[in-house]
Amino acid sequence: DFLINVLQHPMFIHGNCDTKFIDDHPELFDIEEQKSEGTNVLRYFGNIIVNETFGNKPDFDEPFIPEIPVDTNFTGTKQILDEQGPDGLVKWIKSQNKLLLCDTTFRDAHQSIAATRVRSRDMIKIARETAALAPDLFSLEMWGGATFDVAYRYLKESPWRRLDELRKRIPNLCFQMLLRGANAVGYKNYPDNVIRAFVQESAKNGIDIFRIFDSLNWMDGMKISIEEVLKTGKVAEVSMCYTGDILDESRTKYNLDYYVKMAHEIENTGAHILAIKDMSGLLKPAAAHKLIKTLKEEVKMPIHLHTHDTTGNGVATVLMACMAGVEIADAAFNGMSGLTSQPALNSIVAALKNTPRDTELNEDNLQLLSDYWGTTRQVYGNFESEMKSGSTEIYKYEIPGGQYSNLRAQVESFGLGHKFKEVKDKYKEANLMLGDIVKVTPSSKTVGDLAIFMVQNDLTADNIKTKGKDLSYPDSLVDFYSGMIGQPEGGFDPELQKIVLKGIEPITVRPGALLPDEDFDAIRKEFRDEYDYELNDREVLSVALYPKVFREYLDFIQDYGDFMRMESHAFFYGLKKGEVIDVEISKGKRLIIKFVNMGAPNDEGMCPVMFEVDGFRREIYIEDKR
Ligand code: 3PY
Ligand code: ZN
Repeated sequence: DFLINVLQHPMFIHGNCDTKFIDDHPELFDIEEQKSEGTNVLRYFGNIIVNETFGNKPDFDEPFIPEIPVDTNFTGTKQILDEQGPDGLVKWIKSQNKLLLCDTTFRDAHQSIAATRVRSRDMIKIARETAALAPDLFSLEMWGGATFDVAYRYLKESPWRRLDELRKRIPNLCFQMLLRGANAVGYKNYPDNVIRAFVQESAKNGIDIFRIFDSLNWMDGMKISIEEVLKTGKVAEVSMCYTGDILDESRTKYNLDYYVKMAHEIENTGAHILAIKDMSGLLKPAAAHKLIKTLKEEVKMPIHLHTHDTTGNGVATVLMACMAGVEIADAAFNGMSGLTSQPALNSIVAALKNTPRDTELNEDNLQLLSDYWGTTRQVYGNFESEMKSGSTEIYKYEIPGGQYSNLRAQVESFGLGHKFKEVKDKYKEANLMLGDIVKVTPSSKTVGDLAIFMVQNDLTADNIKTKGKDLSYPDSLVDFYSGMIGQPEGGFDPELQKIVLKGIEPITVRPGALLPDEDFDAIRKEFRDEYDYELNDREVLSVALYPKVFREYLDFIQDYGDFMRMESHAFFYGLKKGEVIDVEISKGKRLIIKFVNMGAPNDEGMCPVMFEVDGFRREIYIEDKR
């Protein structure tokens, strides 16, 4: 290390030093900091090698990043919104014949197909290229939903910085986020001041379109978010979540009238766009046609359709919606589409070529973007579910795409992997017991938790009121029955409510109206005292939303460093024996790291792991936790 310090010194490089050079420059011996930074990365890799991979690592292909012309003109819907405001954008949408597309690759596609694990690094690499090669997209859904907490929790990166980095590189396309109404990007209701500040901060940092929903389709649950988005001058895209089957006349709860009524309620809030949020892919092609045709006669707002391809019918649903006049549809670049993800964007574009609703997107360019994602996806293979083809059983179970890709892991964590089919059957039964509710985060968690609980405790709809009387129920059930995630259509079953609540008094108003405001100054002070760390405005909100997750993230960063720039194969798999990688540990600061070998654990259970860092041999000891 010392030698490197000397060789890199500008005086040494320019040759104007004499023999007193080393005596005159004691700072050259300040090698501790440099060394310890390197050590943290080695500890990170060492831990993966000793406890997870043992130095084995699959080979991944390097994705091809297309060249973009230097004179690319970056203009698109973002400029329309910035110059003409939301009403101008709405006017523009209505004047288009083409089907407008929102690409969800950066958010829902990977949330639904790869447990939300796609790292900012892989998005940033293709961000400018996306802006240049697909300038005719309507928008990118790239933030919100589960990506916020997963970024901190598992990827150890800041979701806010993802937003910054993408915004810098994509100046021309509107950015969309998914906002869970009073649950923001979390799983429970937050105080109103948190929701308002979160909306403001998201708008300030680059979100243009807020897709707002409530997990029970309860208008009150979206009230504060809608109000606040309207104040920002950005676009309020308000959703009705689709459940049931409007084609099945025996199901009367969520019929066409239900959706028409809700669309009017949404229009009355001043929303700019109406979203149909088909989170489970239940909207059959013919139902999409019927629903959209009817809604277009009923409301003036442009309609944006969101669906999933879980059943294999996703593209058909989008095309039928298109024929019925839907203005905007969600899809994902083919490389990240299908199954629990969105329908295939490239395929939709190709299908509509030379038709009145031709999207005007360039198929060759889209292919390059799809290829990038197809290759990048390899590194996330471990996070994908075992689903290999579309499955129409989802029409029966009504499990949302994002939940489906996580449910098996959740079931396995309870040691019930062999009973997955039973859990899915119970999911259906649990839904009916809860009153046939809308199932989307967080109400879908209530149903999923109840399904698992029923399998664990041999409960059925028939015996729960006897056998289940004295059991204590999962928190999500208690939250649901106490009204803390909102009021479901048709109300609660009073008998079950009593069994679950065991004396807790349920509420019937907005939880936010009862929750005390969050004290942001107190949060700042806590972090000053605890971490000697000054939170910025965005981080204060992260703490308000996820106090424990944010602390663990900060602990990780302080312990190991910030790995946002690290390649994903290294982040997830470390190094394989003999592999040499170049790691950028902070801006402009790189280390060349080679994994040489690992030895057997010593008497204290510590494994020696040998690396070379910038050509120098380093050995560290890692606890063998296996
Ligand atoms: C989310 O809330 O994250 C969803 O994607 C719901 O569909
Ligand atoms: Zn979705």
